[in-house]
Amino acid sequence: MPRALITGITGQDGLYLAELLLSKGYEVYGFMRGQNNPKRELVESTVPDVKLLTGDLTDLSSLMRALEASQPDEFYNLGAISFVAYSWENAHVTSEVTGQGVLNALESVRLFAGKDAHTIRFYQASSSEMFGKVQQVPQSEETLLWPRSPYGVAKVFGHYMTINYRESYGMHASSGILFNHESPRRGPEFVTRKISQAVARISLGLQDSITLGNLDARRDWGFAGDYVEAMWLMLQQDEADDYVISTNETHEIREYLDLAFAHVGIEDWEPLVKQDPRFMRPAEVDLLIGDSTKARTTLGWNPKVDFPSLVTMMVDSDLAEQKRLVGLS
Ligand code: NDP
Ligand code: GDR
Repeated sequence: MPRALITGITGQDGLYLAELLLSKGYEVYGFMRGQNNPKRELVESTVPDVKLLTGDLTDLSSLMRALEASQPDEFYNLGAISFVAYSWENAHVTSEVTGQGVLNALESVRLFAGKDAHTIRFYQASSSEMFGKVQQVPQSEETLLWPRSPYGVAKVFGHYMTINYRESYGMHASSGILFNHESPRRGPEFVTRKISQAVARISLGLQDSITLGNLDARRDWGFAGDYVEAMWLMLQQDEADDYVISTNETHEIREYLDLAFAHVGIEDWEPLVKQDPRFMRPAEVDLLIGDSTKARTTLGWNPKVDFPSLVTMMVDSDLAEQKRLVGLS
């Protein structure tokens, strides 16, 4: 039975990846912060077969202990401070977790396994946010990186550190440059979930309006369930490499609003959406659109859920949750 260790197990991708690996017969270990993590219950109820280990990406010794306990064949490093807006307010801790945390994860594998470090296949969760002020449209593995946030800068550090460990120590370390991917498990601070939750509440008369920031930004949005499959495929290759994972389509936030409101029968949503500079960013990433040709041809990966289906999936899930919360179902 293959064994996998996942950091970021309490997050959106951690849960989907754990489900995928369990369905493939893996023994799965989840690395989680703190004895009292409020998300422990969620993980235990969603993926009860995952064995939980506690630690922190900023603590090398806790990663070493997790490796000792799990003896993994595959190590997926998904843990990060992942909210871009927060990274300006807390740049230092973001660089420690999202940046140096990757170094700790790589170093823990090298120290733990020594000359056999290549036998633990390593996945790093890199991000389209590294393209920032885009230098090329669409963005591929060859596109120059120009991060526009402390989060993006930290991800660039982790990305190159992963490549460096591959080249210096022969580690099987791959980096997935994933574009935005969403789901009903997306944190409510991210724009897609913030909208799906608000649309559900507005349609049920529980909320009057929603306040957003920049509506002109464009993103290449996919479904998280599809994207974790690409992570797994990367670690099944003989050679480690870097891959862009994206739908190759870009949509404005306004299009997401159009589809989400239309799904609950509201066509004229403009009066329901307010804008507040509080949700604007000091620097914006305006146009993300990925070119995932390499992943499609080499890995045989293809996204299955398209943009309209993603939006309706999220709104339907929030409608069900809100109805449950107010006792309507
Ligand atoms: P989430 O924000 O949902 O999850 C982040 C996870 O990291 C949580 O489990 C969190 O744990 C954990 N974490 C935070 N700080 C630490 C720490 N100091 N030590 C250990 N774990 C920590 O992110 P996603 O699931 O959406 O994303 C997974 C990864 O992929 C992240 O690295 C993200 O940056 C990256 N990524 C995501 C994309 C997306 O669109 N979703 C696109 C590209 C990259 P806790 O619950 O304790 O806070
Ligand atoms: P992003 O996702 O920054 O792309 O990072 P987010 O959903 O936070 O923002 C997307 C775009 O929407 C605009 N926006 C708002 N965003 C939020 N959160 N709240 C608002 O009210 C709002 N109004 C407009 C933003 O300005 C931005 O342009 C996500 C994270 O998962 C990262 O970890 C990951 O690396 C990248 O995706 C790829």
